Amino acid sequence: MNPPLPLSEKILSRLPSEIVRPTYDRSRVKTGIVHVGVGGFHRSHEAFYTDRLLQSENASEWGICGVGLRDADRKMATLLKQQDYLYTLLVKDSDGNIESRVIGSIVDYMMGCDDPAAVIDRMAHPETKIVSLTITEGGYNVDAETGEFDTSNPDAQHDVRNPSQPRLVFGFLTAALQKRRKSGLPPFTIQSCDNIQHNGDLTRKMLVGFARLQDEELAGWIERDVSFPNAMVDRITPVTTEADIEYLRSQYNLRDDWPVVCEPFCQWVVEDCFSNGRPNWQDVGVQFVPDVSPYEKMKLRLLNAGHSVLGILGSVFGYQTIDECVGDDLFRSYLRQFFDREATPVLDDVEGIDLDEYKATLIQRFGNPNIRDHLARICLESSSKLPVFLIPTIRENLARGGSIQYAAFVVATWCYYSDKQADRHGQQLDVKDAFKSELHRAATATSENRLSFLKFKPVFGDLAENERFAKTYTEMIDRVYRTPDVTKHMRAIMANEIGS
Ligand code: CS2
Repeated sequence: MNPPLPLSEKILSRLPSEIVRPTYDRSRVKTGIVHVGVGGFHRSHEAFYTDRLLQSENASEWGICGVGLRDADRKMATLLKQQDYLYTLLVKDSDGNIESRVIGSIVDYMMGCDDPAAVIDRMAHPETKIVSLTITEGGYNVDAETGEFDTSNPDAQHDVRNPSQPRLVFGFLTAALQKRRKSGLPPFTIQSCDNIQHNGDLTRKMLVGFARLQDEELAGWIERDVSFPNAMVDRITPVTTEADIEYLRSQYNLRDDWPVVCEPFCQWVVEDCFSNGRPNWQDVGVQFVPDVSPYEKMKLRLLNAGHSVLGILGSVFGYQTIDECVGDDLFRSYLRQFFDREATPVLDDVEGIDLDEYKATLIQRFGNPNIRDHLARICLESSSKLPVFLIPTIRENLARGGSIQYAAFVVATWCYYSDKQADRHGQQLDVKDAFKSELHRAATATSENRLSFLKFKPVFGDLAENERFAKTYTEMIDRVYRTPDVTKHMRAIMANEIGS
């Protein structure tokens, strides 16, 4: 067999016919969008929608220039460049069918840490109309106690002192907006694609908070004139494995060093307030609505929270993937009960969506055996996920006298997980979290004070002061420390034997 063909522009026409590929002229595509944080999710979602648009109509002003800000992004920069910024999206159905699709919407990539001026210039270029972001829940630099921009972050302080050499995304955005303003250009729209409720509003608040440290007037202009559409984003995108790379090699004799895997389901609901134009994404399935809040809340509190529930309980039990968890009747019922008893009662009505159907679909999506979404990915950075996905549901249920035990047990199990960093058999877990050592310290102190973990304010705020929650949580802690076989306690919770 011939050596595999490395993916590049010039081999597109030689690809096997089963592979969908760009048929538009990529050399004519300009970069109307600069995207910060090109990981799997951006490549399976915004870049996918944009590729479909470029494919279906003349939209050549809407290509994407990827930007990496950290040294860790170098691998992406190098590989994409080698492949003329092309990559394969493997859309895996639960019946085993795999659609392979080469995506061409990313047409350039820049490293902010190597050449900040070039990235600022690109953002400030008249062709740039949108700067979009996937910088993770933790990337917004929120001070957990005040909810304001965290000025104690050394990188933020560095950026205030060195406006032309920024490190944080906020420094880049401010410098580029300043440049546009000086040259009389309209600002770009800033489009957050992270899993945070009111992600646009939060981005505005943090950016204005940062800009104010540099220039009050500029901050006022940003607050007034820049638009930050809120959005709900959704597509399950597990980590790419060697087997995915091998699949393309053996199936198609194609060498793609970093393909992306995802499920068939894809959703993007966006508020239609773009100050400087936008692609006709509605032509390829994006939904534009006046108020995205009910959609975001539904998705964060069901899908993302559901992931965290299974991720934490499943990890301690010794499962590896989400589909393994929902394949277990007990875990699946626990999840459904959590959805029905705790998450749903605090949701708003969502126009055009039947919540029962939505939940059933979620469980099916989680069960897709070809996605093999690892619990390690789900549990990554739980300290910035739970305050968005799970804790608000607990708080709202406390306020209305609703059920809390399903979620309380997850928090207690997370304490055990952070303490032992191992599953119930003592098998080491790969914990990755910005607060890993703080969480570990707080969790190990449980033996002296059963509320010590819950008193970790950056995650839980004042939750430990709520008597009802503290009581239920303590009961759960006693149980999980007595025996980390979580299934015993899950059964007891479902039988209403514990928690109140
Ligand atoms: C997951 C999300 O990170 C997580 O914990 O819940 O990455 C999830 O897979 C996506 O939001 C799906 O749209």
